[in-house]
Amino acid sequence: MTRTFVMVKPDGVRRGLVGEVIGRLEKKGLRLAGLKLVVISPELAARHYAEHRDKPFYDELIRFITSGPSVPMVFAGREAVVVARSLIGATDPVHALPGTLRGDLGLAITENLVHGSDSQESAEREIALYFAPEEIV
Ligand code: 3AN
Repeated sequence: MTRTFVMVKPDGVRRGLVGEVIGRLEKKGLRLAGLKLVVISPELAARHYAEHRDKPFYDELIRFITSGPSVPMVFAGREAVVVARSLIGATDPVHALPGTLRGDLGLAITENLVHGSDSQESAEREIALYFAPEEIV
C-alpha cells in the first residue's frame, strides 16, 4: 500500500470539479486519506514548485496556483502514485487521452485542473508540505 499527493487546482475548484476529481479516484479504488481546502500562500507555492523556478512559465504558475482555493489531498492504495497519474493524464491537456481527467475536462496547460505527484519521493515531500502527520488518516 502506498500513498500519493493529489491537488485540485484553483481552476478546478472554480469550475466545481472537486467532486468529479475525488469521485474518479475513489471509483478506481484509491482511498481518500487526507483533504483540505486552502488558498496557497506565495511561500508555499514557491516551495511546491521549486523545481520549476527557472522555467519561463514559473511566474504564471505561481500567480495561478495562489489565485483562489485549492484542494490538497492524500490518496492511498496499490501503486497510488502511478494510478493517480494515469487517471489525471498528460501535463498538456492537448495530449491527455480521453478518459483521463485532463483529457476530458480541460484544454489549458497552466490551468490544468489537478496535480498529482510524479514519484514516491515527490509524494512524500508534497504530502509533508501540505499536511501534518495527524491530518492523514
Ligand atoms: P504535472 O503537473 O503534470 O506533474 P509538471 O510538474 O511538469 O506537470 O508541471 C507543473 C505545472 O506547471 C503543470 N501542472 C502546469 O500547470 C505547469 N506547466 C508545466 N509545463 C508547462 C508549460 N510548458 N507551460 C505552462 N505551464 C506549464
